[in-house]
Amino acid sequence: MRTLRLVLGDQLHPRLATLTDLDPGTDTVLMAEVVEEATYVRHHKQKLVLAFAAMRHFAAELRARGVAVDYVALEDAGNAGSFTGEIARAIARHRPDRVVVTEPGEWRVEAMMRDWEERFGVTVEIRDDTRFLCPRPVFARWAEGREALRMETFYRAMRRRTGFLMDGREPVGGRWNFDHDNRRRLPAGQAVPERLRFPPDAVTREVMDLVARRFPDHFGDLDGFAWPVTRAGALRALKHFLDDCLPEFGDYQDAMRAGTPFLYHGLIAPALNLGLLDAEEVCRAAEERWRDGAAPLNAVEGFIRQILGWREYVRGLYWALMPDYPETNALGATRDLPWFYWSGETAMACLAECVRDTRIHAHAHHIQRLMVLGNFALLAGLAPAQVEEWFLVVYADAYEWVELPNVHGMALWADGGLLGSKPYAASGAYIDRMSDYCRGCAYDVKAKAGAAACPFNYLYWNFLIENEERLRGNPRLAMPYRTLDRMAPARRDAIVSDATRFLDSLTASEGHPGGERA
Ligand code: DLZ
Ligand code: SF4
Repeated sequence: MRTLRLVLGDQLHPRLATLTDLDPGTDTVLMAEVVEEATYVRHHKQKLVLAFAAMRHFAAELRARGVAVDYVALEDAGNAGSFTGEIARAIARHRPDRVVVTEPGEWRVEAMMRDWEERFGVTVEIRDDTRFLCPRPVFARWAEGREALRMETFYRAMRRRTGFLMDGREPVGGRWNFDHDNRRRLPAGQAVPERLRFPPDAVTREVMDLVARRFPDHFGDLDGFAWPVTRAGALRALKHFLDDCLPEFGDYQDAMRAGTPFLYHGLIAPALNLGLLDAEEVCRAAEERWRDGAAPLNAVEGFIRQILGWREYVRGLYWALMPDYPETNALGATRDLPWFYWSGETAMACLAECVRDTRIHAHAHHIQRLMVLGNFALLAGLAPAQVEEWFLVVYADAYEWVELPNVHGMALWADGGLLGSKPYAASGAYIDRMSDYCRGCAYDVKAKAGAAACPFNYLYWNFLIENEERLRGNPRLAMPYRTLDRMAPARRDAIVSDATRFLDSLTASEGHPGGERA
């Protein structure tokens, strides 16, 4: 049977379900660089380079294995500019008996695929994505009939299902979660490991020229591009993380330091989400380090929880809740995204630093994203759709399946508590405790009121005041509401007037090329 096998830009794994039964004698692999995928949101320039360069390297590897690859480059004559357009052209060229694909990472793309069979009159087989550890139907069964879909319950079920860090039915070390050991501040002067980066080769440099020429007004720096774009590179990145960073990863996973964006973090999410690595091998490799005595359990458990727990959980939720999920706005947040999310031009040092890291590397770590950039968006009541688009644009690892639940649910609580039992709101004290940002800031983190006070301080209380009706009944917020109740009316008034003055002074990002859906 002549089969056309479509491999998408984030499906670059040698054992992808699309390729398992490939017959080199009759089959063709189709890969296509299409402008629609580059611009449905205006991705960071490095994210575009990563996708196109990794696709080109993957195609070369398949060809070296004797596979016929029909590769459509962005500027090839006749490029139709969309997956559907390119499938139509490829069907006309190859006249296949069937088309085989693996389920995509985004609902938008699956909706396209579901249309192809009828539209083109050819069998279209959409296969399960076996790179994930929890198949979509397994998640659906787990979620069925449950009132709360909590990550911790899911994670324990996944530990039992896969056997990672298990001792029979019980977790190794007698506990499921070592999180409270994982919140240390990075001591001043502590040296952090030199990180392995991957300078572009000739193929990647050609893609960098293409992106600079075709997408000049997309957000982000291009010059420092240094992400691995092959499986071999990604495996080296993984080994470097395991050797040099994993032992300290747990202790300092929530810490932030100015000028040091990578710390002990994995930096493997871009490769993992493209398919250059898979979740199982990454978890297995980390577990081995613990079994060999090379890394402590708090670090290894924390790392495995991110992948086996959180990553699989958000993917499961995404597919269970789409397409309605992004429509909710539980806190009625409507403020426009401020301009500084693109420019970094703000006197708030923490935000300026996180935007800067994001612009230079298409990367920021989870606490920078959640507790600085996301926390500000929550407290300032920024419109969820605008914040979600920003996160999808700017991070090299961001695809909607992972970005949307993390931002809509976790950071903004726009789903009203499906993901998180309470909004992740924090004042400046949290940022001060976990970073050295406040030392270089124009604002005073200890001051509670007035023009010199850290805006997170009054925005935090203002958020609780503004959303009182919705949040007061939440048992996890009982303590801050008791504090609020004890506040003198004059103090409450000062909070609201500081917050109003500050929020009114923000410049909206309307009109910025990165700020609007293309
Ligand atoms: C992110 C991306 C980009 C920028 N370009 C392409 C492309 O030209 N061709 C392609 O096959 N995939 C690309 N991707 C990845 C897709 O956007 C991704 O497969 C879908 O969003 C589904 O997750
Ligand atoms: Fe951020 Fe406030 Fe600290 Fe400045 S003082 S860095 S705004 S937390």
